[in-house]
Amino acid sequence: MTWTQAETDWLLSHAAHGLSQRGYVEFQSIFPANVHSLTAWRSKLRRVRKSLAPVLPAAGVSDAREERLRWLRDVIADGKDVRVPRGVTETVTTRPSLVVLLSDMHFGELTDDGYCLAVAAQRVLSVPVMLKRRHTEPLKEIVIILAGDIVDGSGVFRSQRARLECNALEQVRQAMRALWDMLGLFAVLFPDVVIRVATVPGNHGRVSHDHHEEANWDNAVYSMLSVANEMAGYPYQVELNFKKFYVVEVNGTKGLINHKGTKHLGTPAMMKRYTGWEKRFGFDWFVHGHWHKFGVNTWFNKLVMCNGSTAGPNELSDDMGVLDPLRQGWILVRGPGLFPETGCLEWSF
Ligand SMILES: [Mn+2]
Repeated sequence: MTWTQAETDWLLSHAAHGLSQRGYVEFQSIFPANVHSLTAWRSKLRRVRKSLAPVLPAAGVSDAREERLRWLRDVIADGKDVRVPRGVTETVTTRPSLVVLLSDMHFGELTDDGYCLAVAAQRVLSVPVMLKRRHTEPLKEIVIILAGDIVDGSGVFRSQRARLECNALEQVRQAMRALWDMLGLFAVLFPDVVIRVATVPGNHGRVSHDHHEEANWDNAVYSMLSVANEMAGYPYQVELNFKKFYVVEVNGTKGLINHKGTKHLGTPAMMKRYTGWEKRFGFDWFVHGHWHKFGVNTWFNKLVMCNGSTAGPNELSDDMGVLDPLRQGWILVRGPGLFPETGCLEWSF
């Protein structure tokens, strides 16, 4: 039986993980059309490993997770860290909390620039690696904010089906796996740092306008993460939230999370909405996604961060004539009254 490119790619991307018989079962479930015997599969895997030898870590590393991490460092070559000038410089002695804003990954979306599930997962996995390069100071905790549109969903717009790699349930499965692996990498790279997760759903996950608003595929991803976390004995602190707004407490400050936010404060209507949220939630900083355009602003002297996307240009952005870099934001929260330091991770198209 010959091996397809997709099968070989799958083996390449999993070869450093230490694949077992379970891997074989999973492989066959993903590629049911070609039946390979376990022996043939193992020998193919050996060949693939051999071809990866130059980028796999040198001998002497015993920890399999560490090996995988080193391999990722080499594989993930396109990522870079971009620093956004901070507003105020403060000298502090307490450890800062690192907030990581993840949203608009659109698992399942296919674009002309090659965005697909495999690329989506790779970008998710590169997040902790890139942050580790950037943040060498001791951290109090890492707060990973999942701010919606993790999956692309289905039926969001009429021609979406032509631009989807798989159905929404499969998107959920793939996103969950990538995020769970990402959490594992965070744990390896930042030992002794508390890792928290806080969630809000996006508009793409909405099942339909007739269903309950919280029936949202993003919420399905978050539910699975929460269950996996329980079953693993609570290695992370997951703050499972299905509603559109959530206030997360970080280092003595309150951060408001919402998927859509507001694009800018240039109109009285937008200003009214923002001040309404401020009054209702009493936040110190505000993060949102949705617009696929990374930006940091201060509104009434409060930090507002709009996240970018990891998916890149598509028909809609081409129609609108916008081309924004693929970015995801981070914030260092040093404590109450201290303006946070911000920046973003960036990928090439
Ligand atoms: Mn959105």
